[in-house]
Amino acid sequence: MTSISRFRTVFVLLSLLALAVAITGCTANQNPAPQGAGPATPAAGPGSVSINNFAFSPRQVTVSQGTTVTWTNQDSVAHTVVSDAGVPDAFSSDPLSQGSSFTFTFTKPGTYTYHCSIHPSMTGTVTVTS
Ligand SMILES: [Cu+2]
Repeated sequence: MTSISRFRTVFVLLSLLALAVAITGCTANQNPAPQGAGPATPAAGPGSVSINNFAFSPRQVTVSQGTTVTWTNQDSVAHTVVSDAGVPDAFSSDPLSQGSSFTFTFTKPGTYTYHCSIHPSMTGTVTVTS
């Protein structure tokens, strides 16, 4: 074997080795970590009220005029979101089953007391600032 052919043999072997490493590397990367963990949960904020354990939570929120407030029922029983008489702008939801939401956009400043029409002891307040 000449030194050139020996060099060529070593080169081919090294190339095959590099190829094997590349293939193994690709195989190892076939299951990349999933992007993000599960569905995004809406961030709790001033425009977000949960209905939990027969209570509005938080019971009082203060938002600026034009804010849309979302109530989400997390109880297994139905609840409603109904404004009390005399508020600046009335609202009334249908019965919300578990996981359902009701939204209302507050365009008029003032104090809005509300309740659940099914369980009148459930009450809450939205204060809307101008
Ligand atoms: Cu209720």
